[in-house]
Amino acid sequence: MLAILSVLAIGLGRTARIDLSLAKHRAGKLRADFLGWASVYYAMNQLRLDSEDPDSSLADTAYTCGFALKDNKTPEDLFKGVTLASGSFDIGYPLIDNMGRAYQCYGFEDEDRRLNINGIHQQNYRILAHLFMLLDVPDEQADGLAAQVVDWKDADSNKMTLGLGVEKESYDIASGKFCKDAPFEHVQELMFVRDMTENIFLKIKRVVTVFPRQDMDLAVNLNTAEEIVLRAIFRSLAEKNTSVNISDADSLVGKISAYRKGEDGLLCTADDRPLKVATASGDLGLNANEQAIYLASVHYLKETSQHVRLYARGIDDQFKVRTTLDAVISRETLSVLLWNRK
Ligand SMILES: [Ca+2]
Ligand SMILES: [Ca+2]
Repeated sequence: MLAILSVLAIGLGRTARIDLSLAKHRAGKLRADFLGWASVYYAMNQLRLDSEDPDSSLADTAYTCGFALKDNKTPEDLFKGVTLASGSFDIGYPLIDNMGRAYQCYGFEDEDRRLNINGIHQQNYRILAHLFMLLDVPDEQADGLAAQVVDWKDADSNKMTLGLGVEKESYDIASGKFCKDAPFEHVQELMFVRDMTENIFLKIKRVVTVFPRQDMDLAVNLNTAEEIVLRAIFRSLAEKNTSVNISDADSLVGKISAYRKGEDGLLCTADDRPLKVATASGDLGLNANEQAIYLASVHYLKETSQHVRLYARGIDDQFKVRTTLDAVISRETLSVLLWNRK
């Protein structure tokens, strides 16, 4: 009897220990979640301070995007291990160097470094076609797909000219695809475009955005734009100008990229250099062909970012539980437009 009771007691003790550790994990998870949320409010405050700062609000670079650096502080000082109650949070994202190695960038990743598909229209749809081609989509398929994206979100029911594009009547509802005739609100909606494949979507989703979620003119941040996005814009303009070549578009991207990175050849480090759209041509030392392409592109370029994405990690120190979330915040309204918790 004593032996049986001992076995029972050990069993109950083990169950109680498991229950207790589960309860601790739940408490830790809850606290880590709140730390994640605290990071969103912290981020909004940094954005607000930046907008109010007449110096730092003039340009957003990869190094200081959406926040102001004061008193010799670094982004790491502002966004790494921010302590609150019995935990902390980090805000940052990884970048890849020229050798393919990942390094950490602290602060926000702007959406304005990507191509806004709501800013693609009939007159500039070749930018998106070039972006598809740069992602290894064959030329003809890329052209048709870019036109389909335009027809999918434009309000009218007129197919794009040149026999490209498809409107409502060409969609088969049973296929799970449909034509919205309204702006993209989520990147995932690209999968509803008739000839979009999962393979192409997985490649394009990293370099496009839907913010702002309205019909608008295209505007990417010259200081943060992904190289592939700049390449697509410049190549689409080079093909309209018979006196320049695609190689001029590519060398222009090379000069912008090298200038922004500064001496160390890395983005998101203290020596990063901001460019002004109006004066970049001189700062970059462009030749005549590069300059012709650049000047044709300036209405697609800007120097500041309106939407930032934060990747945050909340850490509960007591129970060693972590949570991660990402959110898109509007600088203008300081509101959260999208968030995911993992
Ligand atoms: Ca349409
Ligand atoms: Ca640098």
